[in-house]
Formats: sequence, structure tokens, C-alpha cells
Amino acid sequence: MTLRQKHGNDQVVASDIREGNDSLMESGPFEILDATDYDALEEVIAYYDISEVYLMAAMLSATAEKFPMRAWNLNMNSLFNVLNLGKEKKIDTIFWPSSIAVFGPNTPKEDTPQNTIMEPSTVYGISKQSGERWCEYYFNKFDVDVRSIRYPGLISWKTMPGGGTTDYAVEIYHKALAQGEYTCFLKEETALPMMYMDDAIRATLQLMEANEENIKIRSSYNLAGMSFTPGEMTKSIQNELPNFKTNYEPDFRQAIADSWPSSINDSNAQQDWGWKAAFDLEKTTKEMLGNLK
Ligand code: AKB
Repeated sequence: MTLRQKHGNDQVVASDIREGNDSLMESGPFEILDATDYDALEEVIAYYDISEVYLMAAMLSATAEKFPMRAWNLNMNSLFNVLNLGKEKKIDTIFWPSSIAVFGPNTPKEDTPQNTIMEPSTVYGISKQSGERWCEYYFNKFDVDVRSIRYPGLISWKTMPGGGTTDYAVEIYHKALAQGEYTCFLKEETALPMMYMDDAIRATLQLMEANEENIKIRSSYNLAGMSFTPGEMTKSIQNELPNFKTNYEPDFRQAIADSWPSSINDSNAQQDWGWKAAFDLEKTTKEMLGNLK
């Protein structure tokens, strides 16, 4: 939707394996498309004369643990399809999201640097780490202009979370308004890197609009927004809803969260393309509750 505002509704073709929400369907072209189907992708690219692709399809951390092979197929083969279209010069530029999930239990947890130990212990993390290697390989070998960001947990009021470990940070706002109480699947003190959707979109477009020579990292850029715990998020909601209460019942996702950083160092993104986050926890809570109400 932001790309449509910037470039015009008909300049941005949305797609998915099922129909999108009304505003997406009514505001511009939409294609039912399986990103793992190379021929179908190539056909849509040729039909609309597409020059730039944002490949957002992926199975996230929690669901991927349940369906490892389907996750690997989706996360890897959709990427190879798009990278190969870039190699054949059928498209000019690619955006592909990586994640904080590329980091693992041996990674420095605080202020995690851009280049460090990366031994992810989840299917999702392994697929994103592999994807980063392939992005850099296609850039070095075939001059494919692919750009990537390691998204923290993203928080939006427009879209329900999609099977990840940071999903609690969205669910909690819906439950706070609907029931005044939420049962969190992570421990109260589990600090994780997070970002409000507006910041994530602004960062993605800033990276894609940056001059090619400024893009020094062709695997994926660390990106920081904010870092907080479920306990801190509960306090920020209680500032608006004093009677709100969170219970804590950690499940299998706790082990995933424990293998991830608490905070991210994004000095490269700041230096190379001028990134600076705008949303902290307090501002995010006001935005989320304000819009969900
Ligand atoms: C997940 O929790 O799996 C995602 C992510 C951090 O990439 N939200």
C-alpha cells in the first residue's frame, strides 16, 4: 500500500496464494501466485513488465518447526526463483527479508554486531542464513541487485501475526482490548528486538531507494527499532489500561526466543543508508491501542 501511494496504484502488482484484504484487492492489480512456481512467476513478471520484486513469502519460526521440509521448500525455492530471474536480467532489483533468527545461542546477545557468530538452531533461521549466503553469492557472481534486512519482530495493527515467536507482541494488544488479560507464551523477562511496522516499511523503502554504491552489505543488514520484554510491554499497556493483566505460560517458543539476541547493533544501516528508528515502545503502544480501538 505504501508503494502504491508512492508509485501509483497500477504500478504495484500484489500477489499471494490466496486473495488479499479488500484494500489490497480494490486499490490495484492482484495476482494469485505461488512464489515457488518459477514459470508462473516468470509469466506474471513478463505480463506486467515488472522491474522490482519484494519477496515477502516465508514460513516463520514457530510454524517452520512443525513443517521443516515445507518451510525449507517455500523459504528457499521462492528465493532461488527470484534470484534466477535477476540473473537472467528479467528483473532489475530484489528485496528479500532476513531476520534476527539468523543468530543462534552462541551469538553475543546484547547489541549483536553485523558480523558475528551465526549458528541458528531453528529451521527458519537456517533457511534465512542460507538465503543470505545465496543473496551475496548472486550479487558477487551474477551482479544481481538484491538487498536485504534482518527484520526484528514486526508489530502491526493491520495484520495478525504469522506463526512466529515474536507474535505475542501483537496478540497482547488485541487481547488487552478484548479481554483485559493475556497469557504470554514467553517468560516475563525475555528481551527481544522488535520494530513497529511503519519503521520497517520506511527502512525497506530507504534501502531500496539508496544508491547502489552505498549498499556495502549484500547478505543482509542488521536493523534495530526497540528491545523490550513481555513484562515491559505489559507495563506500557497498563499505562493506558490500568487493569490489564498478563499471565506467563512459556511453551516451545521460549527455546527459540532464548536462542535469539536481546538487542541489535545497526550501525552499518545507519552509516550506509542513513537509517534511524522513530518508534519506541510507548509510541508503539499508543499507535496499536489507538488504531485497534
Ligand atoms: C518470527 O518470530 O519468526 C518472526 C521473525 C523474528 O523473523 N517474527
